[in-house]
Amino acid sequence: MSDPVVYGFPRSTFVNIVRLVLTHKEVPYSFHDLEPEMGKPSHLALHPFNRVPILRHGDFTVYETSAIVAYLEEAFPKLALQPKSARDRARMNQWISAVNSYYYPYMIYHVSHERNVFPELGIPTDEKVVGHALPKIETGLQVLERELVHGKTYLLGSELTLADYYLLPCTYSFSFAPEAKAMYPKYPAFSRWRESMEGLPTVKKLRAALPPRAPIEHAREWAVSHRPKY
Ligand SMILES: N[C@@H](CCC(=O)N[C@@H](CS)C(=O)NCC(=O)O)C(=O)O
Repeated sequence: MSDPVVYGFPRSTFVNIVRLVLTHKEVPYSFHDLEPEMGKPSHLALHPFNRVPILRHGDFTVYETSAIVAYLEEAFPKLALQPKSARDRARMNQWISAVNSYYYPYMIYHVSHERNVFPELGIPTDEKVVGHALPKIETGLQVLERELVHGKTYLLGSELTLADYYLLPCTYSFSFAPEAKAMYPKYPAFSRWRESMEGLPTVKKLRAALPPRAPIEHAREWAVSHRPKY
């Protein structure tokens, strides 16, 4: 079968979760940059909810990051990222769901968009959106700190799982906001986790493959179509 194809835009946190998993598993894949097609019929034919990533593998196409990584885990079982015990898998899925519900929305959708993505396009920051998110991000960092403080290398202990690769891209993109620079040093166990994650060969390899950070042109549309309001 042909190599998988990942569709997305290079700075997307969810796209980079999928790319980290493929890189970790040493699966050759190609990347299709959808930036010029976002929201157009060719993109909507792949993802009817107008989001990324999408994975194509042979004649099979699937969207939603959790479905994609679950598929990759079964299709490419080597260098597994799922723990063997049911309880550890439940814990891993708890983290994945927490990233979707509590970390991504506030770190990225609220703060990174307002502090980085919109200003890079000349769109002024909505301070109310940032102000609403900051206490929620603080809670997220406190939860992580409590989880990691007892010397755990990864979220589940000594084993690297999908949970770690799920969380990393949010914490990376949020790190470009000035608020992250003030918040992160208050959480030493979390900062150690970030440092070990950023030092993994998989992470270095993906970062080296990414183009320099450039403005996300199609995000002009987000400011009109789905910007939080408070
Ligand atoms: N539930 C989706 C969320 C995907 C998502 O929100 N992706 C963002 C990029 S990180 C996106 O497509 N943004 C484009 C937009 O908001 O128009 C998943 O798990 O894949």
